[in-house]
Amino acid sequence: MDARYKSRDIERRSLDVDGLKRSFLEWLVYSVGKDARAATRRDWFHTVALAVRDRVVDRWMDTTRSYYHEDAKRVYYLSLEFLIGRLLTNSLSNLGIMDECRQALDRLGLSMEDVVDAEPDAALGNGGLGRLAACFLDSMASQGLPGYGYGIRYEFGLFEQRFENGWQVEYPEQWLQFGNPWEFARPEVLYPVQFYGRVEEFRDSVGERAYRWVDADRVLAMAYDTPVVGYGGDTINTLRLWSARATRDFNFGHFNDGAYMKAVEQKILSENLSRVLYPNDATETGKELRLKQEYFFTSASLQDILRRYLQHHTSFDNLPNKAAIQLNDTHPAIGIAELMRLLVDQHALRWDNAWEITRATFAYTNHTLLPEALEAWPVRMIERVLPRHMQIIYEINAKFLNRTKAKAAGDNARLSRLSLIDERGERRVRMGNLAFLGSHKVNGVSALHTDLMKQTVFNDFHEEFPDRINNKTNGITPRRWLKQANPALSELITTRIGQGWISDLSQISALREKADDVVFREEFRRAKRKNKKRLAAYIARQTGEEVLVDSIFDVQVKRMHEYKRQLLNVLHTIALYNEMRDNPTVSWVPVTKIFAGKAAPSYHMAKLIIKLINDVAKVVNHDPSVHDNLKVVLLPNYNVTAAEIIIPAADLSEQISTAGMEASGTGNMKLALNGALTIGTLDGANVEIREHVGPDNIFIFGMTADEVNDLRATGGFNPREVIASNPSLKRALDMISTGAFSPDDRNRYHPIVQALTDGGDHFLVTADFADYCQAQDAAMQLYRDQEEWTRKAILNTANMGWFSSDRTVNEYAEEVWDVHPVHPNHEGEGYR
Ligand code: Z57
Repeated sequence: MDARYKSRDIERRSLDVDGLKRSFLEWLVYSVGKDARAATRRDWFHTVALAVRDRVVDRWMDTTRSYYHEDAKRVYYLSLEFLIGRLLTNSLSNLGIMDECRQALDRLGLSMEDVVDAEPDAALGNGGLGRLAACFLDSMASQGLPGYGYGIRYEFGLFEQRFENGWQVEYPEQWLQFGNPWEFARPEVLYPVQFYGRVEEFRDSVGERAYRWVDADRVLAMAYDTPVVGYGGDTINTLRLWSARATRDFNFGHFNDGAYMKAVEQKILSENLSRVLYPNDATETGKELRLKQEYFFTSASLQDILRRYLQHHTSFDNLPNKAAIQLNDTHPAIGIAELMRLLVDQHALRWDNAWEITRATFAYTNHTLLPEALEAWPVRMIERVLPRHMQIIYEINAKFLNRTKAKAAGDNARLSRLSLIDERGERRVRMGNLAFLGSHKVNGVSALHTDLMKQTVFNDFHEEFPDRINNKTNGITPRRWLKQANPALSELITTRIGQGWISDLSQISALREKADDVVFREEFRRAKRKNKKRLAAYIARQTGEEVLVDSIFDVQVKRMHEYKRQLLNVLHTIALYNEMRDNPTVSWVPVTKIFAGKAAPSYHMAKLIIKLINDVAKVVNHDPSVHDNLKVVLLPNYNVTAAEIIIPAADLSEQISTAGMEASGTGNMKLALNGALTIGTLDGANVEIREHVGPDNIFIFGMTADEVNDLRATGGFNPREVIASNPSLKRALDMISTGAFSPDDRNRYHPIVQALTDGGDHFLVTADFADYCQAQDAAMQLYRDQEEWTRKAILNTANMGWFSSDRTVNEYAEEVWDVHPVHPNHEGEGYR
């Protein structure tokens, strides 16, 4: 137990083993309503979670009270996604009471693992963007930064993925079905949010033109708070998620019987707003409900932020000194128009004053350059759903373009690129341009991505505002991704360098010198082997496949997307399979190809790639001529919990996106930190990972972003030629196209073969194939030398300190937010 962590009320909230045990029994009986004989694992999970939550509340209130009393500047992280995962191990570990809890459960005859496994995975996000938000919450709380997360309490998180006959099938993910012990409902924290209606113009008290939004539909946003436990338990921040509630403002006089039922129906339907997370990662569908979700949570959050600010202030001039609002992608960018509306329409500020305050308050993070992911809402839709906001966006645009016109001297092409409205085809609002213009800082998520932002999507804006774009390379929390997910390696590290690395990951560089220590290497290998055994058991349970623990665990885990090029990995798998069959007497290094990842339900190509991986697995895994030298597994339902088992067991980390397309990647960081060697392109944060781990300790291959750009610009790429000149690639593609993996439907993979050939191979899979195979060969040869492999693996772990999200968040705090740590006062008597 952490000595700093004292509880005020020893009777009810003691942290020793006996106290915990007594507390568990009390919660079980009086809150869960069961006795120890009748309790299921799930009952015990709820019991333990409630008892742990109890031990967080005092410190949570202290933290909130300290922020209030110091009138500290807060940062508000607005995100449509928070991919949290399970919280029990995280809370216990950050409170420093893991061992006490394990012993208390032991005395009750229960296994900690069973209790932990009964917790559903909170999957309120799709992938990298949502998990980044969760890592930032952990890092802000762990460093005492006054940070709040704001998002939506989706009733259904990301769908559950199952394979039926090798195809992805989606099932609803009912994480709230049995209740959520971590959250506190706040039925009194309720804000109205409007949609539709129309705008009325009138003259205000001093005769100025003014506007009000009338005849609108209303829903209420109700708050649910989840405490965010920082490492050491000193700071407990808040994640506030909004749930849609119907209003009760019927006009009863208006209805006869039939209309009454219709009205009630409408009310019920309005609660659909927070029902489900859209399952697209880095692709936009342009659905009206999605726009409404974005506005719903953004408006509620801004109302809440202003209410908190007004507790201490009467004018808005100080808002930028008391609140920093970070937009996680453009999803909350409508907040710029909303803050203008609140300041101008509701609080009667002058436009220019309101604009200055708005810009100084907001900052925007861009997470992708993919054109299909850049939000552009039809003007017609915004006009209908948010009529006042459309006016405000026009006004922002007119003022900006007028100012720029004077300088741009007739360069109309440039002006139309800078415009908030895309006038080509159906008129649309470019949310990226709105976010850029309404923010004082705009950042990319890796050095390369930020450079490309300046050269491409925001090139004109960058020329206009050269100081606005800055880089904040992503990071990951070492608490969840090393300490909790990999206890074997964590304990080894701590025995050698102490536990300082947990809150200051730069200290992990002290392991560098251990790379040459044979005893340490042996222990490092033993930890990896333990994790591989754990994963092998998981694979057997999930897929029925037995894999060799001593094979290379070659891991590609991430969303299924063409630009991430799972296909490149599959083609190499088939080529390797052929080589092994052709040369059965060679002593091969055994390889296990491990894939996991979900496809967006409407992304047909990604779903076809899933089926292909499963089909290839079926053929390869049942072919006795390759023995155990090659196995292929695609694990179902990849989520945070699965990642925590897979990542610590990886030997090789696949980060093979087409250069220039992966904004950063964060899985790449998790895998390298856990001692996997990266095979990757010079894309996203891979570039910086190479700089940190050293070029000798990473397998880099393929075209650079510049080469990709040049090749596409000159149109000089012909996949047919590349395929014809590479027999192993040709053979692999021929097998796919002639039905070697789909004898039941020989044309099944026609769309894939088509995309890689006549389709022009937009993602340059064939262009990078040969170089990728060479890098794979190099990895296999190195693996034969276990001492050398382990040395490089250790150097990966030792050199990943910079990729802690603590570092990332500190850079934001200093360079974007201007927020500073607050040390909560835990000495007071609180409310008792
Ligand atoms: C998403 O997960 C990312 C970008 C998006 O625009 C959307 Br929508 C979802 C990812 C990037 O693809 C990753 O490269 C990046 O590491 C991650 O966001 C966090 O920045």
